[in-house]
Formats: sequence, C-alpha cells, structure tokens
Amino acid sequence: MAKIVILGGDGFCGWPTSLYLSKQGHDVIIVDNLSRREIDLELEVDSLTPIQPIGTRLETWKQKTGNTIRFENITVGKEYERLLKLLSDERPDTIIHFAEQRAAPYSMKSPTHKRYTVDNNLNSTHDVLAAMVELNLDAHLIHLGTMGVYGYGTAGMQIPEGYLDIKVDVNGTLHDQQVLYPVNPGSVYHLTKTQDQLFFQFYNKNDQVRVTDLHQGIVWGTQTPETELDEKLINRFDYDGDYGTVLNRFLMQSAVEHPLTVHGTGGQTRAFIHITDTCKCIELAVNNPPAKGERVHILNQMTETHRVRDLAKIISDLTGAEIAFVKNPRNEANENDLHVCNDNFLGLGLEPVTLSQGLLKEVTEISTRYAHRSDGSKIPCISLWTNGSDVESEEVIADAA
Ligand code: USQ
Repeated sequence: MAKIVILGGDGFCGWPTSLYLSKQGHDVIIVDNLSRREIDLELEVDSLTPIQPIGTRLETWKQKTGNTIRFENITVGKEYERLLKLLSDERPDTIIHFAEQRAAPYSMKSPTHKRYTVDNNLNSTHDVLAAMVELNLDAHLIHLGTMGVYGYGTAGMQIPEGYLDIKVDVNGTLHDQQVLYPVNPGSVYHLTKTQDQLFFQFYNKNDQVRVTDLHQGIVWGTQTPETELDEKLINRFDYDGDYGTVLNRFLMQSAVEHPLTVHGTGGQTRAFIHITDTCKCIELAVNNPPAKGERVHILNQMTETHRVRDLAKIISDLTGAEIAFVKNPRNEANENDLHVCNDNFLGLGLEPVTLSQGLLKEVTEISTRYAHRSDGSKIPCISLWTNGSDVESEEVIADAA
C-alpha cells in the first residue's frame, strides 16, 4: 500500500478521495489550509449539507473504520519550507494535488479574486514541483486539472486525451508531431489550469518528474459509500452562484421550488462525472503511474456529456420544477457540441455511474433532506465575466414549461 499526501484533502473532491484511498488501505495524510471554509465565510454562504470541522471528520473516520488520516494545516504555494519538511519527513509514494481555487465564477468576481486565484493556483503547483525536485523525491504527482483547458468547441472532432497529432509542413514535406492540445480557457480559473500544464511539461522534461494530469469534467452528486458511513462524514454541497456547479444547483433549486436557472439558451454542452467516479479514477491513476522518463499522462476524467437545457429538462421531468432561461453572466458560446475521448479510464476498467442511476437519490437524500438549510438569496450568479455587461443577475429572458 502507498503513502499518499493529499493536498486540498478537505475540499469537495479531496475529502471523499481521502476517505476512499484510506479505505483501500493506503496511508493518507491530508494537507489543507481550510481556505474553502474561509471562502464560505467571505461569501456568507454555507454548504447545503452540514459539514463538520476537520478534526471531527477525522475522529469519526477513525471510530468508524479504525483508520487514521493525519492532517497538516499548510498553505501550499506560500509555506514552502513547511511543505518541504513534510515531504522530506514522509517521502510519499504519491502526491495528489487538489489545492487550487476551483470556481470559475469566483475567479471572475473582481481583480482581487482573479489575483488570488492566479497566485494560489500557480504557486501551489509550482511549489510542489520545486519541492519534489529539491528533495529528489520520485513520487507520482497526480493533479486535478479540468476539461475546460480545451475550451468547448471542437468543430465536430473528438477531444483527445491531452495531446493532438499535427502535421507540420517543412518545405513541402509533412512531418508528424504531437503537441499539447491548444488551450482555450473560459475563465481565470480555467486559465490557471492551462498554465499548470506547462509547469508539468517542463518539470517532466527537465527533471523527469512523474505526473498524471486529470482533465476532469463537472462533478455532480454529493456522497460516496465512505462519506455515507456517518452524517459527520458528509461531503459538502455547494449551490450558491459562485461555487455551485450546474447540475447540483439544478437539483437544489428543484428541492426549494426555485426555477432552474438555465444561462442563455442552455445550449452549452459540458462533460460530467459523478463524485464516486472521481474517487475511482484517482485510484486508477494511483495504481497506474507513468514510468520514470515517460511524458506526462493526461486523462480525460469524465463519463457523459450533456447540454445544460437538456439537464434542466431531465430534472424538471423528474421533479416538476419550472425552468427559467436567464441572461448569461458569462462570456461563453451559447451553443456548442462536445465529443470527448475517455478511452484511458474505460480501458483501465472504470464503470461509470450514470445520471439515470444517481439523480433521484441526490434529489431525495440530499437536496430535499437539507433544503431547510438553504438561503435563496445566494442562488443568483452575480459574478459577471466582463465590465459593463448589461446582465442583471437572474433576469429571466424566457420561461419554459
Ligand atoms: N450554468 C447554467 N446555470 C447555472 C450555472 C451554470 O446554465 O445556474 C452553465 C454555465 O453558464 C456553463 C455551464 O453551466 O455554461 C457549466 O457551469 P458550471 O458552473 O457547472 O461549471 P464550470 O464553471 O465550468 O466549472 C466547474 C468546476 C470546475 C471544473 C469545471 C469542469 O467548478 O472546477 O474544472 O466545472 S469543466 O466545466 O468541464 O471545465
């Protein structure tokens, strides 16, 4: 079994992943500065589900399973010496890096939020890489990247897993080359993940750091078998206009009888994955590290694609919720197709949880159960992508039955 350091292990994906890997028998150490909890205070919003302090979470996990997960409060990207000491003392086999600000709307709120996102995300990634090289630590670094590095328009072609085959014309002769897929970020948050890719490419080439970069889609769902063991282990559920992602927002909105807030025409097609599959994919990545000297592994961590308005229709059919088409606060294409290759994970044996299997459970066991904890004033998306936008938050441009 491996010793695994999980940077950002208290967050929405980090927490269930930490429990899942601990359950598999790995020796897990969470490193987190609890910044996600601080941001809740800043935004005056709370997770729909009642999340416990990290100490209570870890104590409950120990009582339930007998497994110990250690916790270190370190700000990755700022406290370099402390990170270095931890990695030097522990010499983990694997480092999983979730320690980045992950909300696109939050990253676009103001110059302060843009600068925080860039500062936090780029420095955290770079500090981990620099520390690994300084310590001569041949750990496998697994990074949570995003499908958003590719942009969402592909002129009908399937998005490959990270690398694009191209032909370069040199004096009339075509030469085959493979390049990182050209990036097309849609927010400052997504921009930081495109920059992360270059850090990985460089440190992999220069220092043979072994890296797997997981290009994850929009995660939906809340609970995993491990977080369900006790209510004190429950995972967070964000529904607010900054941190809530589209499908979970629609689920919560249906529970509180708020019309489903479809941005624009809802023709945006995005990639999705259930939170339990996130955990399984990371385990597959842990068990299949690149060899020394091998280039960065890039895997598309998603299982289905859907149009936003189709998701709204599915949930409306399930729950009777109304749909409202609101002006889009983002600067993004109204309509796009999306075809994504995820052969790597399917080839490694992933059997995805589909929307049709999991949605009803989410509605009844999470959204409805905890609806009384919600604050309707936090639903509107008030973060605008561009200056002078005439978008009024939640201004309805059309209703749909
Ligand atoms: N949208 C709505 N109504 C809403 C909220 C969102 O129509 O109430 C639309 C957005 O305009 C956008 C789409 O739904 O077109 C997706 O938005 P989102 O907030 O669910 O997801 P996004 O901002 O793309 O970011 C999320 C995560 C991020 C992750 C990314 C994966 O916050 O960490 O990297 O999904 S992906 O989108 O595949 O790049």
